Amino acid sequence: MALLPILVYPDPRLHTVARPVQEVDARVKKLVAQMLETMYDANGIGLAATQVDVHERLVVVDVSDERNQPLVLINPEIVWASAEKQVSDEGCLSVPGIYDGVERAQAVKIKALDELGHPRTIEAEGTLAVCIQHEMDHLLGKVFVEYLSPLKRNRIKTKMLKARRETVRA
Ligand code: GNR
Ligand code: NI
Repeated sequence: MALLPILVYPDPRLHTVARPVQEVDARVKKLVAQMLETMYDANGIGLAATQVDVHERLVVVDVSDERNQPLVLINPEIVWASAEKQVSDEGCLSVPGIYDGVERAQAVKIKALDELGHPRTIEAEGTLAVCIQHEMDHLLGKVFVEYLSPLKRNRIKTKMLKARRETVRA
């Protein structure tokens, strides 16, 4: 199985709005396996298909310490979000090295299909809730830095472009 390249901010493809998965077939199952492998290899707690340049509503998540509790969410929809909010430091595999506070619902209830195409309802709070909301934003073409001030976002953009130039040159 192969690792998939992860798009890096400010790549415009990160702002693509994903379409629903039509059918959980062999192609989708293979993509799920590759996304899980890519997420674990990068030490991420989540990965959205958008980040690997596939613009379909599919995310993988694992917030367990042992890295052995993969969660696959296909066509996820938030059916309830708590009024209570939490601010936590977020990072993103598409914005390497940047961490900053983002306010999200403290708890959410999600409907999605699992890796077998079976409907599931997931209740999440804490880190899992933060991660799922972060991943679902990716599917809408939104990166967490868009919640930060324009000043911070522009500094991040400049830093990422500079890092990219230096990588290309090396
Ligand atoms: O690995 C990740 N860590 C993380 C930490 C706090 C809030 C959200 C995340 S998700 C991120 C992986 C990623 O970029 N998913 O899209
Ligand atoms: Ni991310």
